[in-house]
Amino acid sequence: MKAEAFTSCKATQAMIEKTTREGVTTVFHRVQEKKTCPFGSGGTCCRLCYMGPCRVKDDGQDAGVCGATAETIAARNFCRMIAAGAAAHSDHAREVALVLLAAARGEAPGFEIKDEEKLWAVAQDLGIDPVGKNKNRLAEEVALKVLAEFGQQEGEISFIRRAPQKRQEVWQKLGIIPRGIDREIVEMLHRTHMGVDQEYVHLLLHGMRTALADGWGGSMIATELQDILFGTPVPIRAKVNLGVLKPDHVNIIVHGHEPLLPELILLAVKDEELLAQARAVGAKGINVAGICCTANEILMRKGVPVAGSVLQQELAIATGAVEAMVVDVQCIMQGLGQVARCYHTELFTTSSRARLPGVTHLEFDHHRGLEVAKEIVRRAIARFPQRRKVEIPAEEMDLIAGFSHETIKYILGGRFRASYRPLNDNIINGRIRGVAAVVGCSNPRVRFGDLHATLVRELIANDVLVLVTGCAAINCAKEGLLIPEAAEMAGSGLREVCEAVGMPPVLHCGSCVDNSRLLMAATEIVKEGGLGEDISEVPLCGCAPEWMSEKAIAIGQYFVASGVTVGFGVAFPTTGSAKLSEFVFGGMNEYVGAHWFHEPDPVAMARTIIAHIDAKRKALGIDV
Ligand code: SF4
Ligand code: MSK
Repeated sequence: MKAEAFTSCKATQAMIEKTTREGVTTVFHRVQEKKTCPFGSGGTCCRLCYMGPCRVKDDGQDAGVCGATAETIAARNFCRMIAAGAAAHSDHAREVALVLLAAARGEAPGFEIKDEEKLWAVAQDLGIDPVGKNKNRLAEEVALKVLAEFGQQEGEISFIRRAPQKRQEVWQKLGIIPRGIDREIVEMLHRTHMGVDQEYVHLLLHGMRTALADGWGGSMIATELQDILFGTPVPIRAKVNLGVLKPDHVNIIVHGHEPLLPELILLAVKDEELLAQARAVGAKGINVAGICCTANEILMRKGVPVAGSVLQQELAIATGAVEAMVVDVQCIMQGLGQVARCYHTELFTTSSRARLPGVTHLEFDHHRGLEVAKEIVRRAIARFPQRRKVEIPAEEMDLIAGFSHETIKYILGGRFRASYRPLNDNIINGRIRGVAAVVGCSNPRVRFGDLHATLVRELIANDVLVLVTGCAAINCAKEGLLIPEAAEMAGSGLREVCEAVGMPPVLHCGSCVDNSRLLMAATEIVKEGGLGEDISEVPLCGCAPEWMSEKAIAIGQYFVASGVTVGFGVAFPTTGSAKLSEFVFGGMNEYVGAHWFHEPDPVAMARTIIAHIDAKRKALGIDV
């Protein structure tokens, strides 16, 4: 298959061609060999016990050996995806909370409390009185409180109270307010064990509770504590795509999700002794670039360049210009190890939870994090003289990132009367038709990055303000959609607003855990007034056109449970069961005022989103 068949990204095409020439296998090669199974893809392959595995047809007759029907099997699989996604985000949050605790106690050199304003706000939302406490004592209390919420058995997780009152009442009525983060995830795994919960609506209701424990729990904790430790993002200009790698510098790529060690690597590369060592081997300096959500985290706060999104991880190494790649958790392909062995790159796993066969493991221990960071930089420098054939694509693009929900408030309302009112006014007067969140991964089974870009161009041309996170944000940035000049591609109303404020029509709101910022933005829109009393009434829609991970399903489900209708592209893991699909694509609406939809075509997805936004406008009486 020709490289152009996979994507229109020239940098990606060039590296697919290079790896093909050099006999190196990547995700783009492997996907051609692996055909999908319709039972697995549609959700009706069950391997929960060894009376099976059972592949079940949705014909009203077929069932697994235990009698489980297609809808039960698909619902259990779907709920397990939610549980795994929620676990990933929440375990990330736990790690950040432990580092915050150690930093507050002076036990984590290199880490400190950077955003005291956020610390106060978070403390108050957790029911902690900040008055009279110094920042370290307050941070210690905050860390202990959130750590307790993982194992809490009764009551409600604290951030749930941030949601609009009407939304909380919906959850109360359904009995789906999370009690504790770990509790809901464990119960989800229990309920989906062979022979436990076998009624699909009942399963999905707990699926929603588990997803809410992620969105308003784990993910929100990760975002808030990272802001406390590293600062709340504000708009910042940077560069994106493989062209950010420098031919005359030692290049270090940080990849994964947790910004903890990468923040220390950024400190280490400023060390004069290490810079001198780099010069001694013939490099002009040390360049750090990111991949995936680690990239988004350090981009948003430090303007660190982004080398690429998830499908470019192996290709970055194939440039022959990467001395070290440092990975932690989530979205790290095992294929990286094999690709690294074909070049001079040293690949480091750094989390106690994740190793790759044959790969150097240098564990990040926050008590001696800076030492670990320096060791990685030192070893990267030592690899520089081993470079062979270097080919760095020329493509790079400017972008602006850093749109936390607090920043959106300041930008639209001004520092001294920060408010979502101007956004609401512009939605009411129709300049902005509505808001769409375009999030999630990329998937080599569809044209990489092109679905994101096509969809987003269509949305902004129709005056829909777009908020992006995760790999979707990186892909849109590569297409020049995250600079103020992109307003030229917007409809006249949205363009007017963007030009007045000087902002792009597509706002980069962060990493995957930062989808929690979008929940807060939706909440602020409701609280500002004029657009209904609940998130489900706002002209707002979410989507993940190129999704692939279990985390994406967890995110999608917490948006739906919070009242935001969500569309997914590629394939959808309930389509093997008509009953379950009817429920997730429609019936869920009766419970939470929102539902899922599946649409693989990006233009058709844009039309569905716009129609959804228009219907919400009509219901509000603002269809002018
Ligand atoms: Fe088959 Fe039932 Fe076992 Fe699933 S739980 S593998 S459907 S027998
Ligand atoms: S990194 S979860 S591929 S967005 Fe968050 Fe990208 Fe999806 Fe991983």
